[in-house]
Amino acid sequence: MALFDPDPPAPPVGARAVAELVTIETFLLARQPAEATGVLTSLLDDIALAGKLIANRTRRAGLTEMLGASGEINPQGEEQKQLDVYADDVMTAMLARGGRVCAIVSEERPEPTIIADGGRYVVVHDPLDGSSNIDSNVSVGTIFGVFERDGDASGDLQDRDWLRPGRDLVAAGYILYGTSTMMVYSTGDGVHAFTLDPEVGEFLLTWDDMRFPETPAYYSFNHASSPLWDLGVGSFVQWLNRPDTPRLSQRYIGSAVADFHRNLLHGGIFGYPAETGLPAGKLRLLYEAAPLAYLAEQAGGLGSDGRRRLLDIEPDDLHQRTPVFVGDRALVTRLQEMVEQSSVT
Ligand code: AHM
Ligand code: MG
Repeated sequence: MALFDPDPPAPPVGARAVAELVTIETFLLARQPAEATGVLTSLLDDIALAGKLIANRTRRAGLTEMLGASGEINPQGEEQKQLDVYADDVMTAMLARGGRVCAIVSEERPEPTIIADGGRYVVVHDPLDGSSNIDSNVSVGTIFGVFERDGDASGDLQDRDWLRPGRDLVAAGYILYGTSTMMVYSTGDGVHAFTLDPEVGEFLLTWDDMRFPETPAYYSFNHASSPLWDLGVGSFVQWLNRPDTPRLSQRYIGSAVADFHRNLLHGGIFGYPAETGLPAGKLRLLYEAAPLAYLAEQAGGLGSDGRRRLLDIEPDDLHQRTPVFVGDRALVTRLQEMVEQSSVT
């Protein structure tokens, strides 16, 4: 029989490390406000589970013949990949259960999916951002945002329930399928990141209260499109490359979610400007730009369309596009100033 020892020896290092592990579930519960019902916490848990399923399929895609096109075209006229369809199905199935969500807006669906007997929350998402990279084994991710219905939420759903500016988001985040799988989210009290331990099957806390570093390291623009940019954006990128400006390296993955993540960790700015022939750029406001801008602001950064704060733009359309500049606050502000100057000269 083991006797109670009031002064036990220190646990072995491994055991102490285990005692300090924090799962996403524990963290979500610990950080939810005292008056919270727990519904949003459960909803984020559902998204984490969807992320595990998508990560699992993404990792095995080359083995299970899940690479390549599905043969379908999405609402934006882009070719869907098989994994786009899988990720969208998983997110939809996961969000439709549990009575927490009343409507789901997806990049892959022309109209919102309405959930009968759903709850107060509306989820907007890009189930697999950067999916043109899938076949090359390059990082992709799921981006999501969560709105809460106004009022008693018992009436019929209307456009105003999802055509909302990003400043109304109550949570946003992404799951990045990279060299490891990470879930990064905010519910308005900072940005927190969790790494999926594939052996244990849990997202474990990696960083809480993330902030953009003081000194940025990277800028991420697709230089091949530079002849098509507005003057102000072109001037900004030229300014970044001047010998008298602090040196940034250029990195562009072509998965906005992965470019954003790297810049969040190391400091920097991601941009997808308007182009000749693409007057609103490529990225979608509701489920790509707004969630990333929300995270950026929570981490001390900023998101802009070049003139306005992204979180203040009121969408007119579910799949509306917008130019996006997001990341380090000083760099995004500088870009806005140069865009402004170019329009008055
Ligand atoms: P997707 O949502 O269809 O994957 O498209 C969005 C992606 C972004 O992740 C990325 O920043 C951009 O497309 C890359 O586009 P381009 O190849 O024109 O630079
Ligand atoms: Mg996308």
